[in-house]
Amino acid sequence: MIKKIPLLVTGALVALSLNANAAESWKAWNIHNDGHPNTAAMDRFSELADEATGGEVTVEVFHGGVLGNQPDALEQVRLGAIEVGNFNLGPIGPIVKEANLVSLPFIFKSVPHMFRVLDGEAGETIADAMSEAGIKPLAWFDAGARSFYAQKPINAPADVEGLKIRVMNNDLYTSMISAMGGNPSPMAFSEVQQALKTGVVDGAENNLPSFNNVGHYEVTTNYSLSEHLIIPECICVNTAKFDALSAEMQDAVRGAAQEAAVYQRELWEVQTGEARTKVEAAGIVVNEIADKGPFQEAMVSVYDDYLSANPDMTALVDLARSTD
Ligand code: BDP
Repeated sequence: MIKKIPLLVTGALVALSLNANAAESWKAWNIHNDGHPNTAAMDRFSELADEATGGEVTVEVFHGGVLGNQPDALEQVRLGAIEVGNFNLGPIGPIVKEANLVSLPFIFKSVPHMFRVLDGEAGETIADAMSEAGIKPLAWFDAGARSFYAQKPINAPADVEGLKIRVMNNDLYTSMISAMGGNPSPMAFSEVQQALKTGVVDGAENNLPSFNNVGHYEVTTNYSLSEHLIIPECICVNTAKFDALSAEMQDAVRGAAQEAAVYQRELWEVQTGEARTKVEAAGIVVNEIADKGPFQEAMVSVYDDYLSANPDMTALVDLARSTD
């Protein structure tokens, strides 16, 4: 016999389930560990989102890449299995062509120049394309500039010749290494330390805070300031989940991401200096490169090949180059 559920109880159940729908609990992906600026910034984003939405959107951040490597996590965000994360635009390039602008070596003159480009029309084009692909950027993080490290100085492209260099997942980076006569080795971030240690790769490239935070400095000797890539990062959210929020909640979450990004950029500046001091104290030789011209010249074929295969990217490249 089917028991009749009293009206009052049914009403309470409906109210409960409505509340459950209203509160969004998001999982956030972060590849970094404690002590990295982005970890602190993602924790701040979580606090700010909670505050700004009055608990309607809560964000639980999973640090240290425990939710998967970056290319997998990006797919998870697109599918909505992970709602949000701190992503580097490098591995987004293979998914969203427009994002590849930032993966062209030496496209930006400096970090401030990169932000001016992102804050302009080029940035809008990239953000729109990312949103369409399901990975909506809410705010941009600073990730400084990436430089090479190995057991010897890399002060000119000829120094890369014959070396196996780990790169992130993006064909532009494999072309970049090949153009200097090196052997590119795309690999997950979590595997790089062991690969350097055992000689599976001879070198890698990253910014100083990441070089420091994951202990790559413990298994190498020279960090050479080639600063060949200035790749921004984002707090990116699954587009459909974000669009499903009310306009008020969207503003609150976006505001929280933007405030967290301001905090991240402050931390980034301080911790880049601290990372350099720390790795130098640990014995790393940091090589200044007075003339980056030879590196830039070595990249001409990378641009030529890329733009002849992707002529539709020429306008974005021109836009970046014509931005002061
Ligand atoms: C770090 C980025 C991270 C990348 C990593 C890498 O913050 O997103 O996964 O480099 O080299 O600087 O894979």
